[in-house]
Amino acid sequence: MRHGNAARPTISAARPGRQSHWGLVMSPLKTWGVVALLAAGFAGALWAADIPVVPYVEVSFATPGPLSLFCLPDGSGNPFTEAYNSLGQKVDGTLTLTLYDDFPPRGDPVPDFPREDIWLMDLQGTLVSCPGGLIPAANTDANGMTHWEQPALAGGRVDPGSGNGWTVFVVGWTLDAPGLIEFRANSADLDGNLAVTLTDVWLFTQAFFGPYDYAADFRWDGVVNLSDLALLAGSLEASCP
Ligand SMILES: [Ca+2]
Ligand SMILES: [Ca+2]
Repeated sequence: MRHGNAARPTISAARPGRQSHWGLVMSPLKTWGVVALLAAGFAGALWAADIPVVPYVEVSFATPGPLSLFCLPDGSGNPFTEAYNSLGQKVDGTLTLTLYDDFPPRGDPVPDFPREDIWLMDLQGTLVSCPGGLIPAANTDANGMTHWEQPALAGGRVDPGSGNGWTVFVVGWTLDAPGLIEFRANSADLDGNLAVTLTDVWLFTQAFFGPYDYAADFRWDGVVNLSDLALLAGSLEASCP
């Protein structure tokens, strides 16, 4: 065992005197998205605090984007396995993350890493989630892999059209995710207070009769119409579990 025998998997921190490169690569595009450089002194502080440091993750979708995920706070929205493509067709949007303790090929996959220490978040804070609502389904497996397949427990939206996007957090460190750029999400909880109420119905009405708003295009096909209204109607009073 290369990384010690603590009950919780520990990932190697940066060696003193060098920087730790945090990165993320999007498969299948294999686009490098090196994001943050961690100062050696800061890494040392992490090391002293015994906080696992994650140098590298890789993410991929089962189906190439763009994709849209319809979410509800109570988890009754669509699972990642039923994301929408831009034609409003359901496709497998399973998101897979592989965790390495260093850049491949030097790095090794990290098995059994706690799922609650890995989560998704948007850059602008327009997506809100219930506790644990955006973590993967399981700890990383023997190959360092974990998946988002189940529904997110969330309201609000991630709209790339407004410059927003997703990021991956691992043990609280944000790993910018250019590979997630074609992934978006919306919810019948339009105002993002984690409950679908009459306020959301009113907001939907604005989008239904007014200019196009992605936030209300739940079945993502570029039009806010009756199929979106049906998804709203089926989600009234949804709130966090
Ligand atoms: Ca609401
Ligand atoms: Ca629609």
